[in-house]
Amino acid sequence: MLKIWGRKNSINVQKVLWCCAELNLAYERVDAGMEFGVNDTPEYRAMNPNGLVPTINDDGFVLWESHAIVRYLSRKHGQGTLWPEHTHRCADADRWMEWYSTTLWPLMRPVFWNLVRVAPEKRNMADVEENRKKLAAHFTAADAHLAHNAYMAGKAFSMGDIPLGVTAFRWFNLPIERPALGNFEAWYKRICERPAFQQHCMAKMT
Ligand SMILES: N[C@@H](CCC(=O)N[C@@H](CS)C(=O)NCC(=O)O)C(=O)O
Repeated sequence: MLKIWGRKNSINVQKVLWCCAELNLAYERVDAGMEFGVNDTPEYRAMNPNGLVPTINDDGFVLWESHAIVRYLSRKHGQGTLWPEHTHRCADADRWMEWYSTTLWPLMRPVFWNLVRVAPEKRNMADVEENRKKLAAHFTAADAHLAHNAYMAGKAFSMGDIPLGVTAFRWFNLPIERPALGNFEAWYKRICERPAFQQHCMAKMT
């Protein structure tokens, strides 16, 4: 059976759990990371030399990097759904996943980290504000894309919505100023209606 290592409040683990739920996959999950430890043991590092979560073992095949895992599971179990059949739609989905890694997360991380993980008196609010503004500009690009597309890869939900979905939850639930972006908000509302997203990605941020 598919085995997943990672704590439920990790944004990267949530992508994998959401993906599995969309695909109706059975799995065993082992708490790992932060207060749970495990990821600093030699056994874990033998699987994932970064010592980060998530890691999966799929019948002996070990894989880490959340997007590589989402792509792997989508390609294996979600042909025509999470893994779009058309080459262009599949590349679209892939492109928005990359966009999260290269553009969104480096900006969201300091906002999230300061507002959730750092004690109020130690927060770098200038850093929060600088990155919040940059994020708002990038979400404006997503909003323009969503004016003509119901989802990131076109008409249907796909793996391309997963990284943006978990980031959007943080964007819409952190106490920050947000510009009105109607298409992005409508897309997020559609994402919030998905039971798999509700189950794995909408818990209080800790
Ligand atoms: N690029 C990696 C990043 C993994 C990562 O940074 N994981 C964090 C949690 S979101 C982690 O393991 N932090 C250490 C810990 O939880 O102990 C991925 O997408 O899987």
